[in-house]
Amino acid sequence: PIETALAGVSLLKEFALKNEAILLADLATIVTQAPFRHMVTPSGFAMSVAMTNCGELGWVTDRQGYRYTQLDPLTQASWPAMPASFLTLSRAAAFTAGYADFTPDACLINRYQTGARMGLHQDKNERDFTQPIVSVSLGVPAMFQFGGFKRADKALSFPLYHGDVVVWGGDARLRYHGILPLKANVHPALGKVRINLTFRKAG
Ligand code: MD3
Ligand code: FE
Repeated sequence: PIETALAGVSLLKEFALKNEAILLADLATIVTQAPFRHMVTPSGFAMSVAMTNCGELGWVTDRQGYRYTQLDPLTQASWPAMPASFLTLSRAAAFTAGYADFTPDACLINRYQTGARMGLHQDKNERDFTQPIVSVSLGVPAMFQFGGFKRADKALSFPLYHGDVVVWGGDARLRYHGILPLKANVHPALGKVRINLTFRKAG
């Protein structure tokens, strides 16, 4: 039942819109320092989603595996610092969902172009699964898939729109999830892409 599947999920519609302008400006600065790139999975396939990070730690994948790093492997520089606008937004969302002291040390930034997708997976590279993940959707809408605790479990799908913030904690934290192939679309502020920010306490 849906009420069971959604335990631990707090959907905050349009929560990111109030400070949208500064958020998008800070995002633009980050990607000049740490550009989007298509990382390679351990099995050797380039991901259709392009990624970068900000914060003390950044999530990466290559032939060696999935992990968090302090340095951007593309430049060997530290990941760009997490801007105050990002930190404040993620902390406010977590607070609203009942997490009084969420302090993310990592923000993974995903860019979906038309057709890009993310297969069902669990987020398990973080140290403490009692810490929530906060996601911020920007740009064109996408269909999110939310499954169970095994990959083969039936998933439900729902759309995520520009400005939606979701806090994934408790029982939701280790559920399989993914994004269906992005449909061709245009958003007035971002053009043809969807950007997703995921805030994590990784270390
Ligand atoms: C549920 N990103 O970066 S955000 C990811 O839209 C990721 O780019 C998707 O899955 C995206 O790992 C989905 C929503 C999300 C993020 C993390 C979760 C949902 C989650 C972790 C646990 C459970
Ligand atoms: Fe994920």
